[in-house]
Amino acid sequence: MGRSRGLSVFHVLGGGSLGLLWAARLAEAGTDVRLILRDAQALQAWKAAGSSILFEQASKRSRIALQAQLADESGEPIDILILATKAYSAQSALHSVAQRLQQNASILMLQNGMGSQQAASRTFVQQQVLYASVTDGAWMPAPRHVIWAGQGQTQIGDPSGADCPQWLKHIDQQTINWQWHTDILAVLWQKLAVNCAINPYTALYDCDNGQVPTRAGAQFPRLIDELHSLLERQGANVTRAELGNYIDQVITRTAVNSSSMRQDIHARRRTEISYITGYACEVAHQAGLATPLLDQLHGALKTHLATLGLPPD
Ligand code: KPL
Repeated sequence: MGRSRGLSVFHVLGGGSLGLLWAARLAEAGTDVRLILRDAQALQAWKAAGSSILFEQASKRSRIALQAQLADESGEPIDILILATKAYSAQSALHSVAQRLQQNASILMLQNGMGSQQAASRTFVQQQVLYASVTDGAWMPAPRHVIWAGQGQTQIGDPSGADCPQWLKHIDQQTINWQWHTDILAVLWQKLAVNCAINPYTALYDCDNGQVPTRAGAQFPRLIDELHSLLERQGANVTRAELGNYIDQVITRTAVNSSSMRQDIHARRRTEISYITGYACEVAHQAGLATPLLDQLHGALKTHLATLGLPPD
């Protein structure tokens, strides 16, 4: 990167709840942050509203000044990019800033599911592409207003096995609760299994996470068997019992929450199905692994989305 830490500027691409959550926490900790917005209209609205956001966490509310800009603004190279878009927008978002990305820049991918991260690694070979698994809960009741509803963890790693970059070591864990992981793919696979077990049922039955085991009924343990076989095939070192317990824990911890997929459906947004059950089914087929329940669930979900008039992928 060729800059001293003091001069590092963080660019956050994606003005949704996760992007604002990262930008707010970094800015509050005194880091130099720029938010990259999708179009001139969004930037104009940002400036008209005073170039700041309202950040709420527990009983604390603060107004945080944040400089925003457009992707195509020339002149400012990007050394550290936090990509906080939906999985299906990741590739086009990266292309929108490709000219500005320095060689050896770091790109931190915060996407749900899997597939978008690998696509970024294939395309941006000059940069260090880091993958992250995020468990924070955040939502936006209004534009430029983010609520940090559930404090989680961010596990970060480099799938190529490279070391943790210096800039990341300077982010205080009080600011962002992050941990470096040497096997980030195993972490992402485990998160994917959780998402495959929970999100489809919450979407199909329009229910909270806590109702999933009851709604899924007898097929639930068999689905977890299939997910475990898939994880084993991918080299993720987790036993069937550990995976089952982990899924149960997430269901208990998030019992009254709406999954991200259900929230997308309620907001009539495209879901990340292709990066969740779609990705899991595709990898299973490529590996010659039979996953009949997962295939059935993915098919039912596609039909359900089409019936609702939403994109089935
Ligand atoms: O990550 C999630 C999601 O909603 O996508 C879970 C773990 C299911 C929590 O809601």
